Amino acid sequence: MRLDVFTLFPDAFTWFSQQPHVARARELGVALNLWDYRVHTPLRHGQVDDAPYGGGAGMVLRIDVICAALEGVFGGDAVDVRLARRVVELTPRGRQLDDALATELATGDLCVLCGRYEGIDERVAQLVTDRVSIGPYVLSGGEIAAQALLDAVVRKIDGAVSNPESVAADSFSPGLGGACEYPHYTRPAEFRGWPVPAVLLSGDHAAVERWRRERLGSGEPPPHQD
Ligand code: 6GU
Repeated sequence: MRLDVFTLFPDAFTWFSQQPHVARARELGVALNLWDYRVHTPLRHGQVDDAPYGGGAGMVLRIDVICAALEGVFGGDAVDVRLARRVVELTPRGRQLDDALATELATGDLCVLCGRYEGIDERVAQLVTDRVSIGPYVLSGGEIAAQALLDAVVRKIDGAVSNPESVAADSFSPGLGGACEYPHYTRPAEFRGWPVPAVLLSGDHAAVERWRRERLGSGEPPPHQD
């Protein structure tokens, strides 16, 4: 499996690419490649963007720059890149990322296009299979969104997360019926008069299971206990 990320800021991915589950995925044969649009631009002076037609604020990443980067990395015609892999544009105008989409994107090669400035020229639609947003708010660029997406995707790769039970029990996964995970506690059993729910200390596994099941999907604070 290969993950190819196109960005103006490859350094933004340094921390992410060093995370244990990402490192483990790489040991399992997953290639994480970071590509800088500027390295492949056919324009002089490393130009990658231009003013929007019709006027208005900001700059737009040029479609010829995107095509040149895809062709420089994959060879062939940029429109054919998506024949062999999902090609995702990160954009606030895209379909909202969820667990099901992350699972889908983890099944094969994946190419991710990050935008900056006001985004990518709309004709990028000719090159992509998916346009994905991570939520209804605007970020300054696609890099943080891409890392959110890639983190969710890498967690779905068999063996990337050391304890498979923790992925099976992840919030929103089919294993939890799409619910949020139950709340977790650890030592100390009491702190500032804030107790851990007694059932978790009881050693009664069936009661613990029942308590957790009852709390799936609840983002509410735990009931106060005297
Ligand atoms: Cl994918 N990109 C940007 N720039 N902002 C976003 C987003 C993506 N998803 C939510 N906000």
